[in-house]
Amino acid sequence: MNKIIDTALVAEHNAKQAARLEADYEALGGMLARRGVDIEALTAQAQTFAVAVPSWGVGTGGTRFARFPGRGEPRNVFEKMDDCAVINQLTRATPAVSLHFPWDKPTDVQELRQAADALGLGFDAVNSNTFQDQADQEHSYKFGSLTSASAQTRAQAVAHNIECIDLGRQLGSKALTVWVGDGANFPGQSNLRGALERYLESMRQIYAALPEDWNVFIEHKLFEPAFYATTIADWGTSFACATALGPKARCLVDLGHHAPNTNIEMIVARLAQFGKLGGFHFNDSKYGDDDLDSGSINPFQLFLVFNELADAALREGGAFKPAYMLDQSHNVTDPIESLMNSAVEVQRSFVQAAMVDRAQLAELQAQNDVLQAAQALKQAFRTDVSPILAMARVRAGGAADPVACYRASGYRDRAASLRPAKAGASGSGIV
Ligand SMILES: [Mn+2]
Repeated sequence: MNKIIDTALVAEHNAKQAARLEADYEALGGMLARRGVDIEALTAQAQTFAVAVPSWGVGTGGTRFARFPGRGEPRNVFEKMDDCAVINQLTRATPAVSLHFPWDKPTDVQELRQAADALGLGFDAVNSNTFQDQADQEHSYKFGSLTSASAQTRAQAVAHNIECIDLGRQLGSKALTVWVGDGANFPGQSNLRGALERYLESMRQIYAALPEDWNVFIEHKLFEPAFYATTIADWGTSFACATALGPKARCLVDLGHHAPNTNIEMIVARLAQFGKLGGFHFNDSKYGDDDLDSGSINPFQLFLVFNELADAALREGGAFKPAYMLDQSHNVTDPIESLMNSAVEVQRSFVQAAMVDRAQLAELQAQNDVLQAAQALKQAFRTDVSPILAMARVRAGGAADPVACYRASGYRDRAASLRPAKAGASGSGIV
């Protein structure tokens, strides 16, 4: 793997942190041992964790009002891959990138694949984009794409998705994620049932183009840009469509795409139970689709999601492998720092959930010992597993403190001088 950050600098950083990390790790190990938990097993488990980085996440996102470009933003997919490689080098938790087309469409697909190989990166699900018009497209998506009243517009949107599958296949990806902003802003604007019928008709054509070993993930979102009735607004519609399409179609849960206070962990449990949990877009939210850093607002919810995933993994065994991806937008932080923090926060929930004694929890549930059952979860959630995460990184060649190491490397300053701003060059999106 091509190390973008000087490995000597990472080693020096880790050496400075070594004594403190060892002491914290030993103290935590002792505490966990008294609970009957083996810290080494947890550290080994932490090292198995992987979450994909969204290519669009390394650019600075915007709001509906403005976008404030960041210093040294990547201007093309190759520069995005470099930033993603930094995130993986320091966290050792993000070995794959999720691309977005046409933003990331390369002129030479093999060149992109070789660049990824050289950086030690793979490709997770590819994402299609029919929520905005491209300069060269014939039919506008202003009034919808896969659900458009126009057969020609639908055909254009289907063809784009099939092109995404083809690009993804050449890059070694195994899934297509489809999110459409289609819907209505006014009652009467479209026939609610008719729109979903057209969606399914379009999706059947996309599904038919999937290679044998591929999946298609249906990403639902409650609202925005359609503010009255979004066609794929909830997990129920997503589940119904995935079921109608067939076994390769699964549901994708974006944590910000639900009504406030929705019990997302229960949705995860339901989708897992019926074999339709395809994957996640991890982020956090206070009000709506805020695309904030994972764990920044409601870390307990993230833990409870992973508690359900741990339960599902126990029930389903090795076959249970939902795709984990980050999906966030950065307006006021360095995107690389935010993505590193988010990867670590998702990994934190994964490790905390692994700490729960499931046999004991089942026993408490059987006895209706409500208080202790709740405490069993809270105890795991309250445990600061930071030394486990840091040790897992250091042992894998990452950084004890990824943000501190990144700042010491001067990577952003170098990027700022190597990447002078180019108007409209960075594809950043909020999905
Ligand atoms: Mn998303």
